[in-house]
Parts: sequence; C-alpha cells; structure tokens
Amino acid sequence: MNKIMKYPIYTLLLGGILFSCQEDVDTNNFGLPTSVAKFSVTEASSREGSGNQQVRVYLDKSQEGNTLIDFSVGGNITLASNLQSGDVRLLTESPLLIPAGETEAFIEFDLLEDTDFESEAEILSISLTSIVEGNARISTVDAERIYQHHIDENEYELRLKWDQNSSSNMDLVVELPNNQVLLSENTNEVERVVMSNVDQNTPYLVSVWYSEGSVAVDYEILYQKAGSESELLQTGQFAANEANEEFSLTSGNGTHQYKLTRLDTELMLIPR
Ligand SMILES: [Ca+2]
Ligand SMILES: [Ca+2]
Ligand SMILES: [Ca+2]
Repeated sequence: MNKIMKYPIYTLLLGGILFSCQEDVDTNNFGLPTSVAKFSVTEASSREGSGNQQVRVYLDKSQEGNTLIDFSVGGNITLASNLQSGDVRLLTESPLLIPAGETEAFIEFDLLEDTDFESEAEILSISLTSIVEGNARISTVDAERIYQHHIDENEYELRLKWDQNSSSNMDLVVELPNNQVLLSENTNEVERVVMSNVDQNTPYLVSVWYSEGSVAVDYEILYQKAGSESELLQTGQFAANEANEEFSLTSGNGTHQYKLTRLDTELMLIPR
C-alpha cells in the first residue's frame, strides 16, 4: 500500500527536477545558449593625470545580433563635461555596443590632472546595469559586473611640526623646478604646504627655515597623500643660536636643506 502511495509523489518530484533543468538551459531566439556579459578585470589603478584608459567588456559567446549594454558610472569622482572640469572624462557613452558576431567592446575614459589635494582616495566605479538589446544577460557576480579604477593622487601635503611652546617660529620652503617657491602656512600648529603634480623624475629642494627663536628646537617633517596616514620623512634639530630672519635658498644660515624625490607613490627626503 505504502509503495503505491509513494510512486506518484516520486514521479511528481522527478518531473519537477527535469522541468527546472530544462529551464536552466537558457536559449536565445537563435537556439544558442545565452551569453553572459562581464568585465575582463575587477579593478585597476593608475596615477591622476595619466590620460587615456580603457576597460574591456566581453561576451563568453558571440551573438548573431547586436548586444547593447547599459552601464552607470559612480564613485567619489567628478565627471568632467564641456561646462566643468573634473577628475574623469568619460569617452564612451552608455549603452555600450558589442556588434553582432563579436565578443568584446571597450569603455574608454581619461584620467584628468588637477592641483587639488584630495580629501580621500579617488575611485571610479563602472557598473553594467542592463541589456538594452540582444539576448545576452549581465553577470550576477559583483566582481564581473562592477569595475573599479583607483586613482593614485600626485598631490602631497608636507608638514613641519615642532614644540609650539618654545616661542620659536619655523617655515617650510619648497623650491619647484620652475624656480617658483612655496612657503608653508600654519594651521592647527603645523606648518603645511601642498605640492601639486609631484614629478617622479624631478628632485625638489625643501628647506626648513628657523626664522625666529633663541632656543634649541627639535622638528619633524612628515607628508600625507589622499587616503593615507601621514608618514615621517625626517627629524632634525636647530641649535639655540641658529635662528635667522633672512631666508636664503643657498646659505645654510638658519636653514636645513633636503632633496625631496618621489619613488612610485612614496616621497623620500635626503639631507643635502
Ligand atoms: Ca582629482
Ligand atoms: Ca589631485
Ligand atoms: Ca595632480
């Protein structure tokens, strides 16, 4: 009796499994398996101002018709337009076309230069959102559907710290390759100067200037870039009799001089 009762239930279950299997063999209008649209990489990074970049979107099988893919652009960046400057200029408009019979297309953009010391590390994010035309579908895997491009900042803030109770005054002076000179400003008891578009192949002259005081003072030179902790570059000390109201880029009197260079994304400071 039990066996007879169970048989129809088993048949129903088996039928259900077969039916759902058939549904999984997704086909398009041409009887071919459906293709999945995705990015070929999840993320990349390059320097601010490094210009033209592209990311590849591909289908795992070519389609007999065109595939049009809508995408959206986000992240903590400003898109440049004809009316405003920004961090990124998008060169490919949504929707992206993968022509019939082909398996790939590229979303292109320019990473633009600026002289802003960004408050946080910049990320451009591009997401494939929907298929506007064609039988492909978008990958449901986030790492294949969302692409992130990290922008390495080339602005750095140099900082000079010393004991503010010592009634002494110091400044940071940076000489740029075009002979322009930057003088630090004091905010929150730290002397700060922002260096823009720091070039990897150029040494910069950095001077610590002990302009007023009559005591020996220890100091620290640090730097910070967007999205990173501040890093100690050098420590130093002026003797009590070293203060000098007159600044000179060449005389050592009242100044300690360093050569600053950028190695990849890090700064280095070497006493001269
Ligand atoms: Ca920027
Ligand atoms: Ca910047
Ligand atoms: Ca810059």
